[in-house]
Amino acid sequence: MTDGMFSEVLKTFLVKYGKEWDGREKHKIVGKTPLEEAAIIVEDYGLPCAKHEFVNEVYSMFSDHLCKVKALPGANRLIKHLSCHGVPMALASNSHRATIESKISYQHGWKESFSVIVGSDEVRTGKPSPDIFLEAAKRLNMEPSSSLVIEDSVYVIGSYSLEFLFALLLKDKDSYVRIGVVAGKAAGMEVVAVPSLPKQTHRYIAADEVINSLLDLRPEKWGLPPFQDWIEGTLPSEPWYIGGPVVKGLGRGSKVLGIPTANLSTEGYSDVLSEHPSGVYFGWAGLSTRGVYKMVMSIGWNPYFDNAEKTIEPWLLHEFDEDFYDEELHLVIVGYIRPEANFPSLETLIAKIHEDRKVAERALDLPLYSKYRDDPYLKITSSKGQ
Ligand code: ADP
Ligand code: RBF
Ligand code: MG
Repeated sequence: MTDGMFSEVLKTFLVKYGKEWDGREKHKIVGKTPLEEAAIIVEDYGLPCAKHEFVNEVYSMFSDHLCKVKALPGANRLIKHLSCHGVPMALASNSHRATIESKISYQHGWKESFSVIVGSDEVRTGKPSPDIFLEAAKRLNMEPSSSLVIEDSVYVIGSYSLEFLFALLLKDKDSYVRIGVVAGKAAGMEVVAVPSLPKQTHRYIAADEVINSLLDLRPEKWGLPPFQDWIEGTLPSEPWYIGGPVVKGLGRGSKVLGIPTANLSTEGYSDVLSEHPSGVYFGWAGLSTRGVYKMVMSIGWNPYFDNAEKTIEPWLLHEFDEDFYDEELHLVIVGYIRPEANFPSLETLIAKIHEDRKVAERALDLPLYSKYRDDPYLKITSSKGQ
């Protein structure tokens, strides 16, 4: 369950009983079914209500928040793809069936895509027990061993025909994902994990594969039809916009390496950035006093350098005679290339970035992408993005 949202609901609820939520149960309730969670909280706070009352009240409050939940980046694309190819899918989660159903009712086209839904109220024990996954496979007439779980908030079971299983929420926390990985493996299934927090790959050794985001799923690896929307090494997206004055970077000497990156501040862009996973992107860059240029960029923590902060680092594909710190830079980002990666040496990192440059340069000549060169956002001279 999304931590923040659960706490918010719980706080409101506890106030009714004159109690204050202090977050102390958080670690205890992770991965429990709603009833198990309720029992813990009712007991810890000495609430004068039965645990099923607690469940009903909290969950009806919780459902008021469900419409605010956004799908994970790439979830809609994946569901549409599998559903178009007639791959049967199901949802299952540690929450109650009714909660799952109301949750997906806010996501356009999802309800029709899933032939099976399994809630924790329909099995004996929730994750990390494998029951939910086994029940889902059974209802789809699937062998667990030929099933794939995508463990994020999105779980997939099945191989040629598969099903989706969702975690408590469409976006959720790492501990929850890990518990799902354990459950999926215990069910004898293949598991792809999508950690929701950065730098967590090492915590998913039980998974068969760890990917940075759903954009990086390669269905063909799992016997499923491949995506067909990649174009010359790029994945087109609706354009998105960020801008601001060029700031000082971490002084890693990128320029010396021949790859200067005109860093932008991440401040004020948390919404846009949460909709787009870290990774390598490309598009067009407008500099207020100079012009519009092709651009390839990384967004994230630069695994090779293991930055503490997320950075936005556009490399403008043009030779400039001088620096342009503090100048207003606007970006129209039109597509995705790859996740950020670690490299065995600086040389291999640099070689990969040059490869990215070539991919971006070529792609930006395609009409699909070149049309955004004229986007008015690139010519605006005022501060801050859209
Ligand atoms: P920093 O760590 O401060 O970002 P870099 O070594 O990445 O330093 O150099 C980035 C600076 O170089 C940019 O802020 C910009 O002023 C300048 N620069 C020159 N040419 C380019 C280019 N083609 N793309 C991006 N920045 C460039
Ligand atoms: N850093 C990484 O650690 N891993 C990457 O995969 C990576 N990819 C990049 C791709 C592009 C197109 C650009 C411009 C930068 C990338 N970087 C990556 C960031 C790079 O480490 C950073 O710009 C350094 O400051 C270069 O010295
Ligand atoms: Mg830089």
